[in-house]
Amino acid sequence: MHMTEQTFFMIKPDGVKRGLVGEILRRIENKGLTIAALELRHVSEELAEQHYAEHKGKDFYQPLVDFITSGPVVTGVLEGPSAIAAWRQLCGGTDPIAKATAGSIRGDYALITRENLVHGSDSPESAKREISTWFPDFPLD
Ligand code: RTP
Ligand code: MG
Repeated sequence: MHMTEQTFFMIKPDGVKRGLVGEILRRIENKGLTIAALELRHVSEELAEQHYAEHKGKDFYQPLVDFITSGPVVTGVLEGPSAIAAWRQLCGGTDPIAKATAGSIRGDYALITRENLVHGSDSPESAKREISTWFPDFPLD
């Protein structure tokens, strides 16, 4: 039922610029998820396009790529029971006002959909793909 999973997470440039890295990592640790990899980095255009390939062609695609390359991000791998859903629950819905509930990271700290602070893999397939994209040497389960 609650299988141990691995998921990829990102604190987007707005989270780093606003000094919310500590707060977000604290929420991850308080929930009980294990931080299994962690790295601050600048994202190239190529890596951003690879990460967001599923959104290519949508109207928000280019602004999203520009946003994600606008400053350093914090990336990592989380492990724990139902880690994929657990981290998405901590994030809250994509639209911080219409979807994210109070108590979630987006619900508590974000106002607009593009600058919604965090990313999490949305399925086991996405998690595998994203972990191998960002952490090619990471041992997948
Ligand atoms: P993410 O991939 O970043 O974890 O977010 P998500 O699954 O909740 O949302 P997704 O549909 O995958 O969208 C990816 C990111 O694109 C930006 N976005 N902007 N209409 C818009 O302006 C719009 N829609 C999406 C957000 O930054 C969203 O997190
Ligand atoms: Mg997504």
